[in-house]
Amino acid sequence: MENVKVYYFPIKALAEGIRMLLAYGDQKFEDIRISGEDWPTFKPSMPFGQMPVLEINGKKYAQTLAIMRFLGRKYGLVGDDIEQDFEIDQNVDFFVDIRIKASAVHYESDENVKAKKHNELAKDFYPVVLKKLDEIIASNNGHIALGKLTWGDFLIAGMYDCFKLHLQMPDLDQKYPNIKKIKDSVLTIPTVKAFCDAAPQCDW
Ligand SMILES: N[C@@H](CCC(=O)N[C@@H](CS)C(=O)NCC(=O)O)C(=O)O
Repeated sequence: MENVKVYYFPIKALAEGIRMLLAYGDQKFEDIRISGEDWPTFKPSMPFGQMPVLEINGKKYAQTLAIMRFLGRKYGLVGDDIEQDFEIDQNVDFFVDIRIKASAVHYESDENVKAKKHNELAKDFYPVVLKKLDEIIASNNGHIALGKLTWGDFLIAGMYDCFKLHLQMPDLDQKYPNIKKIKDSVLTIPTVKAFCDAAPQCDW
């Protein structure tokens, strides 16, 4: 692909998996990191007024999962048939369900509501779903699906630090070590590691 750009904020979060997939594919791209201050100027030019956005030869593509599936197909990080692709989608959607609940709490502006919602999730929801997610990864040889590296692993690897922050779970690594294994294994891929080492450092 020629003239490839990724637009996102100066954080990892939703865009890091896309950036890492492009690095995996040895694809040169312009890593455009837009500050919150500059965002209102860019917002109207994005397909849905949000980021991340992938641009290829002037055409803009939006929605994290759609972009990652597209790059996954391009680089052979998909299933062998539609049933296998379903398994990737299903397990990725399970991860996304957890991440969306945690993110909603993180961005809650009322501190009392935030604490109440977090306590509810921490009591009844997180222990069940994180155990399940950890088991899924353990039974897939350290991957989110199919027992092998797929685009879904890049989503989790890229989001891991943000996920941990939004879960308010500093001991996530110790409690659910298989989830972290995905991040560790994606980061050992030489072109991905080279990209991450050279990229602007951000906590999440
Ligand atoms: N479903 C979209 C969600 C994208 C999204 O929520 N982007 C946020 C940043 S993480 C954003 O652009 N916020 C700025 C805004 O909405 O103005 C995706 O997965 O790409």
